[in-house]
Amino acid sequence: QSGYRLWLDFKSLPTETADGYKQRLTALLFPVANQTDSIAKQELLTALDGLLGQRPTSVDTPQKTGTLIVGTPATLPWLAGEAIGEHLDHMGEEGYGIHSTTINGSPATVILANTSKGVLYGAYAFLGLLQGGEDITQVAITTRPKVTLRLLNHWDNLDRTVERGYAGFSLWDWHRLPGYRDPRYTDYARANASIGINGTVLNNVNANALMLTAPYLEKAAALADIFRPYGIKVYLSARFSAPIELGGLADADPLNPKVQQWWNEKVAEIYRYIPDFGGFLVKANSEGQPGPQNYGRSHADGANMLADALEPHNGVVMWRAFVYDDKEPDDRAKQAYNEFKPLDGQFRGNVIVQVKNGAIDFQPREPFHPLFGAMPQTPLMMEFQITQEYLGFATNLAYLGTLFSETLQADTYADGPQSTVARVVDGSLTGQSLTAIAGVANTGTATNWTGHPFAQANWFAYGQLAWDPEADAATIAEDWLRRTFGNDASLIGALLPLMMQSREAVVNYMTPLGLHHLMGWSHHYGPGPWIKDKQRADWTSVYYHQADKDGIGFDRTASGSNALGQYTPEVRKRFEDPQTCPDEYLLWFHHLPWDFRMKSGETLWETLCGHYYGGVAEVAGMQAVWEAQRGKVDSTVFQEVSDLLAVQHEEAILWRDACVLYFQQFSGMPIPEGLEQPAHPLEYYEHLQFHFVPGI
Ligand code: BDP
Repeated sequence: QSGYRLWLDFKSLPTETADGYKQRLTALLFPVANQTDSIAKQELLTALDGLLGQRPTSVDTPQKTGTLIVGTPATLPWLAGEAIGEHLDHMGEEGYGIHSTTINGSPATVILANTSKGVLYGAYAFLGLLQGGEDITQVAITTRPKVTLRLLNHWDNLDRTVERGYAGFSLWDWHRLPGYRDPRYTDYARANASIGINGTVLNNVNANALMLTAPYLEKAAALADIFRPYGIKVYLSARFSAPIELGGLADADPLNPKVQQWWNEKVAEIYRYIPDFGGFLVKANSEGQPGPQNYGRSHADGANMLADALEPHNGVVMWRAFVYDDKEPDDRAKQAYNEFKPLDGQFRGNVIVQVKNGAIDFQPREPFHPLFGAMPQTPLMMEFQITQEYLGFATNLAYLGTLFSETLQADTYADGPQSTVARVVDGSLTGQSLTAIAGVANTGTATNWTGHPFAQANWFAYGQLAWDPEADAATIAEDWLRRTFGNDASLIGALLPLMMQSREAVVNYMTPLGLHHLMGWSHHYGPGPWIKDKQRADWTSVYYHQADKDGIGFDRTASGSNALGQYTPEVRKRFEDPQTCPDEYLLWFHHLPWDFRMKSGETLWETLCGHYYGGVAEVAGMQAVWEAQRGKVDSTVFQEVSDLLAVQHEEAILWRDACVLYFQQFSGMPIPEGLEQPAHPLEYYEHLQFHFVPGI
């Protein structure tokens, strides 16, 4: 009941629902060929027992009563010959089909895939249908993932702290690995497999070279062994200067043959430990990390050197485009594009450039990154942040399916209309076959894995959107609710809108109207619009909001930094005129006077206040909705969410009051009538101290 079982808590369904299913699921025909099959079979048996209170009998041939038939053309050759086998052509290596049919005149439900991995995915999906109370007499699902590599990125350090982690410590107990294999590793793999995730980067992008030493490779190999039958590959973040730190070389210049040789040998060594190792993730020349530019080489030189080492083993390099330099006077939002766009076409075939969803840094709302659509000759992968670094950590309920899908649905117009970011990521826009997506994990040692019970939904939603970037955020939220809380219609009817509105509430009380990066210094907890005079201008809030007596916002049009010039003309047109720019992005692209007239007729100042106050009211609304669910969800989870919503409400008030008072010094305008005045003067908020903030 602690939430440990995530969306895989197959507790008993209401009798009427279960009775309907029982008839169709009396027998299980599932020939097992390998460990993955046996996992899938065990999952089905245990879950059906839990859901229906009935374990199907294992059989060798379809029965007169309802049989659940599960397998691949290898394990069920006769089935591939039936009409249902036609669907196999559309499933690829990882897809599956779930179909209700009749075999020899008897009702059957068939989970069919080309591989055991597909079978495992199909088994979990089938159980999800049952959890959702779906009619299984008419199922006809054929699906395959649109993105090939679907990864979690763990920002986990070797000392078990997690950078920007709010759910306890790292799941990887490095000290006791490889000797002790915590059963939780299996549960982790299982959770990921159930949502189609097929890769995991174990260590922080701010990488420690030790990760590449033999003792740690042995530990990583133990994890890889546990994850393998669940279809999950292990990847590692590589520290670019490792040849110096580990190899004793004088430099890490990618064109130095000795450096190349060192990597070739290191990679060969890794594959001896982990024969199906996925490859490297690299953060280079970013926020102080070493990289090829230390030697006057380009990102392509660096990435290609590692790609050459990995290529003989079929490994990939995920090279991050999250780069910016404070020596560079240009708008930080422009720097990744400036550096990477000219390198289009220069990367090896096994390099993927990993681009954050927006050009700054995982803000509550950002326009899509201008690199999407701008590098047609290079596979680009999406990096989302599942952990809520900038969205209230693990105290705030913010369903991120909406954030992810807002970016994925954004139209780049790179090849005319409908050139969505999703189509860049799934490769269909540019014809890339190497496709990938990453989510910075929100998991940790917290009993419920993610800290906030609703943060589980963000892990879940990420997996679903990685499988199908076109999937609908509301459908996913509803699916998660049903699998987590059951099928009570009034509960779903109340909680679905709550989830769908939750991220917008955070935007409203933190950074409305396109504001960004106003969070507390370094830890990013709580409001900090006053942050200035730090070692880097682009780490301060004043750099981003530019508030002064004349107005507020970052002018990114041609009269300002012209970051807008990095987008296609259609996108530019949408944003360049403040009169027509959507309110959501107004102050991202424009610096406007406080009395600017909004489309609503209000002044900018009034609207800004309206968002801050509205955000707090939305949280109060969420509290009321949740309170009405008392008795309908497990009491421990109910209380936890209830308490956390109360904390969120206090935090939202803090954000509102701090920001409104701070900006008021410049606007010189009153807080609109009827709105409650902040409880304290601005100095009070400016001097609040938050000690021991997690995740730094
Ligand atoms: C920022 C985080 C920082 C990460 C960095 C990155 O504040 O901790 O190291 O991104 O993605 O969001 O490399």
